[in-house]
Amino acid sequence: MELDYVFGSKDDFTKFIDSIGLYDKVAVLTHIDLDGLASGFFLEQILNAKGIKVDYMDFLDIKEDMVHEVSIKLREKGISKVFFSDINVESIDFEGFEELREEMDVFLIDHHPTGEKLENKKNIIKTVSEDCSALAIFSLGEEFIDSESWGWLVCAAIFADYSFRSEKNFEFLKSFYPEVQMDQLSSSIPGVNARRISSSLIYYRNDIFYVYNLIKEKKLEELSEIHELIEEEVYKIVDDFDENKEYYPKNDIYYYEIKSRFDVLSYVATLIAGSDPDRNFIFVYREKGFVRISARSSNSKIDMGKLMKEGVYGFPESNGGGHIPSAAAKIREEDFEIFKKRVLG
Ligand SMILES: [Mn+2]
Repeated sequence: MELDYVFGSKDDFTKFIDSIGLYDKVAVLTHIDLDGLASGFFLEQILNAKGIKVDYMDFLDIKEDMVHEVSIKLREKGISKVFFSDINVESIDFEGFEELREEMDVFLIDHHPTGEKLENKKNIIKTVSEDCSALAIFSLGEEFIDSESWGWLVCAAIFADYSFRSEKNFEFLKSFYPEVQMDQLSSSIPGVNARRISSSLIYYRNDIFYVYNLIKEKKLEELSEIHELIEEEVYKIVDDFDENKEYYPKNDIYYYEIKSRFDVLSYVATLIAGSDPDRNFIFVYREKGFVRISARSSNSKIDMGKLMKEGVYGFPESNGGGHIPSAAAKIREEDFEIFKKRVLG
């Protein structure tokens, strides 16, 4: 599988792994979504195949001081080699990232837009947005990962991260599921697997390792009850969306606020936008004094990453950005009205 690199190469990855010695302690830190979990799993597989044990693993949520926060744990555990996957940590917490790189050997594999401040590109692989991190790591480690056993997982990540929108990745998906058609993706096997895992990650957000271990043991059927519970909630929200969405003509965006006891924000956004790819959507969800936003433009009519970045510009404790068709933001509740004006008009 050929990857589209923005920078970095397979050679960099191989050299980094070969530099890991007997006395090194290794950490894998990955995003808390399906692509992130699959990325972490494939990294673990590659390292294990090379006789290297993962001493510390964690799933990270986007937060402005995320690297700084996790650095404390890495120090405590005596970690010397760190992998980050599926998060643009260099953009979200540039200072924390650079500080950590001075202290430990850090390797980053990611497909989100690169942070503007980054100058030192050593030990970083960035692929284009369409090549999700699970696909990147699966390809980097193809000699070590049994594709017959784990093709289903990389395909689920491809679905969850919209990576099928590039022709070559859609063909890759079809090499595992020849019957799959673009307009029926969400009811296809990789679509159903992805939705099962994603809904479980909502329900078990405080016990991600439970989901991670079921993936490892290929016991997805144990997630089906939770999946049904979340889907039921989601369908209620989709019905309410149909009735209560608001249209903002300035940027041609449909806007809707999700109210639920579960954090189904990103799940609902992906589902609705996926079934109506010609439209643009902004979904919001209020939580603990903050408003979180998921933006979707499946056919890339609007650069949602840019729009989210502009929306949060200058606000304290905020973050915003992501891919063109799929992006996110977080802002304090008191700043939300201005955000809304900027983004929706
Ligand atoms: Mn991803």
